Amino acid sequence: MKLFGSRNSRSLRCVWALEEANATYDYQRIWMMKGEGHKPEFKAINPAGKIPVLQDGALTLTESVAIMLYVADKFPQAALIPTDATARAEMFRWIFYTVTEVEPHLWAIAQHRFALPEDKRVPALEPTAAWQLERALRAIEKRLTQAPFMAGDAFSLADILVFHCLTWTLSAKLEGVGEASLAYVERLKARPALLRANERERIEAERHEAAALAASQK
Ligand SMILES: N[C@@H](CCC(=O)N[C@@H](CS)C(=O)NCC(=O)O)C(=O)O
Repeated sequence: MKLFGSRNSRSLRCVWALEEANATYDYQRIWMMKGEGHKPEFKAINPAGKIPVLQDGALTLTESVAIMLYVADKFPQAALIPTDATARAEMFRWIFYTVTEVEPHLWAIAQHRFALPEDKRVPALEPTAAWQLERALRAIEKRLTQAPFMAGDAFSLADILVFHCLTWTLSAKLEGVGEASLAYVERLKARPALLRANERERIEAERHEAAALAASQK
């Protein structure tokens, strides 16, 4: 298995799932800021030029949530998807909620701050997106006052996604992360699989940058 990703991106979700599963995988860092997402070699893998991408045998899979679900299916012993029907329904509910009601506002803000070409950015959109984000995060805060994890009593894929969007909100200096959500972020930060995932992405980024520097000095 091989994951294409980059530090500080949605690929963390997939690396974290792989680490929860104790999977063995190769990792290729795609340096998005240097335009590597649009190089022909990478576009042959994902024509959209986006990360994350997972390759496993004949399968080339895009979409971070689809990759997380695939990893969870492939490594059932990691118990990333609850078997109990209620907990499983809650997990899917919060996955869909987060990708449809929370992430679009974060992505809109990121795109209009820096990700879009300058002539396509509309900074005036940010206050509306920030207001919508704050409203959407209230449901997550409420859930976390009722249960320790999004699916209920146990950690699941929904927590990887929700944690990622909460920390994205915090690092973008946006409002809306309530007290229960902050305590949850602190609790999940200590998970060994997340620590390993962050370390893997950090090491791969450093290795890649050192190799690029060495190649430019030849
Ligand atoms: N819905 C996709 C979004 C993928 C995505 O937009 N990835 C960003 C990095 S987090 C990217 O590759 N952006 C480059 C671009 O938009 O050109 C997913 O969840 O995997």
